Amino acid sequence: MSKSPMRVAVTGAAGNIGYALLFRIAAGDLLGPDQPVIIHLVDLPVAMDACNGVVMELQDGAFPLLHGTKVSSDLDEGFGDVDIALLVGARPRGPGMLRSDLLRGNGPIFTAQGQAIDANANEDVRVLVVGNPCNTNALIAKSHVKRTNPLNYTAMTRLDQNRAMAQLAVKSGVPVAEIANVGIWGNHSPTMFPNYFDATIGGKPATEVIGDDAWFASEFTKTVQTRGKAIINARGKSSAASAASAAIDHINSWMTGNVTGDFVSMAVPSDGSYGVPEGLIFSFPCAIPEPGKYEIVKGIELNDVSKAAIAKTTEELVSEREAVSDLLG
Ligand code: NAX
Repeated sequence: MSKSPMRVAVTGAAGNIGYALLFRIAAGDLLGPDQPVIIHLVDLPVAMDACNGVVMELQDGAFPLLHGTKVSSDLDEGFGDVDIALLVGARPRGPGMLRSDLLRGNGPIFTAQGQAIDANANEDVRVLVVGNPCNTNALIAKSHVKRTNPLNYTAMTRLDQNRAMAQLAVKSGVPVAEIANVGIWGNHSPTMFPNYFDATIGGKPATEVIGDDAWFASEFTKTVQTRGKAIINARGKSSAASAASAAIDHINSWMTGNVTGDFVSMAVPSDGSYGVPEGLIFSFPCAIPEPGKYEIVKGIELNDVSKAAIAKTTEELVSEREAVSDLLG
């Protein structure tokens, strides 16, 4: 018997990432090749025509798994009965804008969206925040939750993990499938820590295979931390298809248990592991013990370099939380 459709909301559906994301969801990449979907395209009133145009294209894709679409700028309607909410829409960072301006500008969006999801989505809805600053935006949304599960409010660092895996593959001249155990720790910002000490290449420690400690400490770390900016400089636009692909990976791993590499990086509510303050939305290496569930991987040994890097990104997230304290429910 065929499965009943799952509802997936995408905010910022008329934007760049939205455009790269929607067709992959319709093709079955998000929830699997036998899972029908109904996609809710949510955006601002001004973007409704554009969303309707994308719906025409989705129809013209004749995707067998696409059982329907809904276009809305009303959050209650947009999040009605959804199983998955991908919160992509946010104000972009303009010239001269500080991270703190972005926090204050985008924070209220996630108050309203957290409340609307909590009131209208399915009780076990899974939420992924992509719109930046994504960790703290997810924290704001989660803080307004009364009915849905706060542990299901997550933010995206899978793009950072994918970027780190790609750098290791290029450096060592092997396909990316040989790379495992690259965990991103902390904030999706230049303070993130791509932990290469546990990474493996073809099952062997990456540090041994590459044999160049200085490269890891400087070039590798910096490339991963600042890749988003490098793409803007080269392309004149921010990452879109790779960001959409990482969002697909995040939800696909979580919901189907499909994990490449031994663990996956997800920014999730901290349970106090590794000394990270409880409740902060912090990227940890996670395992998927069964479809629909994630667990923070415990028992990873941290050396002094890792501990210092994790302390720095924790400090940034704590100060972001302080900056939006009035927006927290
Ligand atoms: P675009 O500017 O192309 O699109 C944004 C869309 O969001 C627009 O259609 C806009 O109308 C809509 N929007 C704005 N406010 C909204 C609201 N309150 N409710 C619903 N829709 C709203 O940006 P795009 O390139 O798609 O990037 C979207 C977000 O992803 C940005 O915040 C960006 O910083 C963030 N990113 C996050 C990444 C991550 O790894 N976490 C990486 C890629 C990307 O930079």
